[in-house]
Amino acid sequence: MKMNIAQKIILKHLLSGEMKTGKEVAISIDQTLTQDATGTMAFLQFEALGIPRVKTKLSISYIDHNTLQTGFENADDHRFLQSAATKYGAYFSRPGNGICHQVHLERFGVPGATLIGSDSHTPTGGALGMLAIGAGGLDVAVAMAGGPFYLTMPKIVLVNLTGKLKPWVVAKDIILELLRRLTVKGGVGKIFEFGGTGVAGLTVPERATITNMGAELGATTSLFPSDAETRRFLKSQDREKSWRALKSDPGCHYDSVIDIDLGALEPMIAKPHQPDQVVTVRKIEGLKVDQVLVGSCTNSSYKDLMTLAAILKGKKVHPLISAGVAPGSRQVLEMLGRNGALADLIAAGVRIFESACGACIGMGQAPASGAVTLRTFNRNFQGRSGTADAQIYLASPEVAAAAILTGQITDPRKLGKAPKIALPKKMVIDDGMIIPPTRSGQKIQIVRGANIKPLPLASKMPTDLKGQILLKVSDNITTDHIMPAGAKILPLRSNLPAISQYVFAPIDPTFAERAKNAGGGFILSGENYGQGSSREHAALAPMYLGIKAVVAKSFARIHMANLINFGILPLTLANPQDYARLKQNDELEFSDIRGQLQPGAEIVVRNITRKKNFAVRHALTQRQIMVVLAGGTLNYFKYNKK
Ligand code: MIC
Ligand code: SF4
Repeated sequence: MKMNIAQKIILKHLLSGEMKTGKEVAISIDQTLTQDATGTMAFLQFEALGIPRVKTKLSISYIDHNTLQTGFENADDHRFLQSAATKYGAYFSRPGNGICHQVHLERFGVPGATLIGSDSHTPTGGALGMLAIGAGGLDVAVAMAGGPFYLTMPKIVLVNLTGKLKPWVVAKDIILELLRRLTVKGGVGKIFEFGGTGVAGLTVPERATITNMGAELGATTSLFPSDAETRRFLKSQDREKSWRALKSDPGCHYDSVIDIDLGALEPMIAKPHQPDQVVTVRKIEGLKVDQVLVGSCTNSSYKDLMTLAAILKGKKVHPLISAGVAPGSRQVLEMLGRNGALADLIAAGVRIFESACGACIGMGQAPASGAVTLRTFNRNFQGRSGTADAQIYLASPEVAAAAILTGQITDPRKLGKAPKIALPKKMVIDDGMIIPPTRSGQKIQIVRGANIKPLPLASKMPTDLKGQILLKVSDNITTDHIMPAGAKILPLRSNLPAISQYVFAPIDPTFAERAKNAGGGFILSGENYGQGSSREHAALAPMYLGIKAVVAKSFARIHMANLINFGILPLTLANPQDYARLKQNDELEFSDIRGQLQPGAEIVVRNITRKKNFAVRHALTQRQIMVVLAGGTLNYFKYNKK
């Protein structure tokens, strides 16, 4: 059979199931990554599984999100994670070493391998031709324990790149164009495989900008072939041995094809408050900007920052702009330090932040009230910057540089000749901040500070479910709405009782209190519920508040998996028009839910308040039904062990 790249990798790792669109497959996982904000839970879950050492080829625990240490909490988490990595046989990337996706690309990614990570931007690794998928922490814990990763076989879409990018038009513009065309739910249930004559001209870090932001399309993952460019990149990282060629078979099948003529693109920008609100930079030129930040796992590579430094060299940041840079990795920062580009940025007046997620997840650098902030990041959800009424725009480092100089949104093509940045043949290699696993973890004591609270478990699904619609929300609700992050809330990730007080805080600050008083209930939502991050706290914390089901028009992939993992039923309205008929506070009853929950079966729900019945559906497999009935994956594991 002629195969595309995704099929080749899946087939090589297939443990069970059929590679047919919409069917559940189980694959073996070669590598896992966790980051600190999701990793504490993932390691607590790994502990609960009772496996003494990780069983993957490589598991690594990164510290990159919670590095703003305003209290003891984050440092407590770091200490816990370091001791857990040592005990269980994972690598540990210390704080300051960089953002998980950037460091993983540089130091660990392998073409043809499978990677799951407890972070939605794990598909960044697809730039190397690996099948890299974002997942909830519990799925990652199971993979660390040697268990399979289950996924619904996605459609595989070829993104056929032809032509050549014009000066000042870059990788970010390619992915913004895809977001403009497909929207934030256009990738749900799909893998985007990049091909065509335009691929060869893109370096691995440029490909990574694209695969990274495939997450914003809701895609399962995105990937590129592994070619001469991949080899060059791995060689520069002193890892040529990890290279192998990987391409699709000529004439293989794709479920659909999207054509992009690179030569026809121009600089693009996403307007507030969704990454798909994309227009040409030209269209909004002149808009006054208050803050410009270059960084995040999307655009903080050596080339990104060298480009910025080249444009700003010998110039000054506009007097009304606060400009900042957060390098993606210590490697990038060190190289800029050694070659003088860092000095150029400092001389220009750019503020230098550590190699970490930082402002991308609201850990510092919250803009002023109502400010316009232009970022090279991937998400511009309302409030994510830490300032509720700030307006976040997303664009390339080139567009960012232009705004830093002019104080307004400016088409970078007006800056004259575009800088040409060549990637060095050899990058600075120093893995000294990555602690390798020890031989045996037997004697290692896990350090549990006051911030590490015990892992909560859900209760079994009762026979009948009864309760109120506690909240009715619209389309594209993000996990940042459900379980916000930022400097105040992110440090509470290991403390469920504390963090659950903030569930839905940006939409309805009374929610947590109401849910607790009502003894739980239901959520009603429009399309694409739970888009965005992989944070399982957006399922865990509602579970803690007693939420037993979410009824939506449709769900985002990772969030749906997380709901199932924590025993919350993800249900879709059989008739989407019922959405308008159902109101917040309506009392619902799912009688004999345990009996009604059969693969493919519709479930009848009684709206007691309106004295009407309506139907809901679910996409759960028999395995997932058992998980939900048991009260989540950990319970399911426990019961099955006995
Ligand atoms: C994000 O970009 O939203 C995060 C923070 O990296 C999340 C993970 C988290 O919430 O810890 C993600 O993308 O999965
Ligand atoms: Fe970190 Fe932002 Fe990337 Fe999430 S999107 S991993 S917060 S840099």
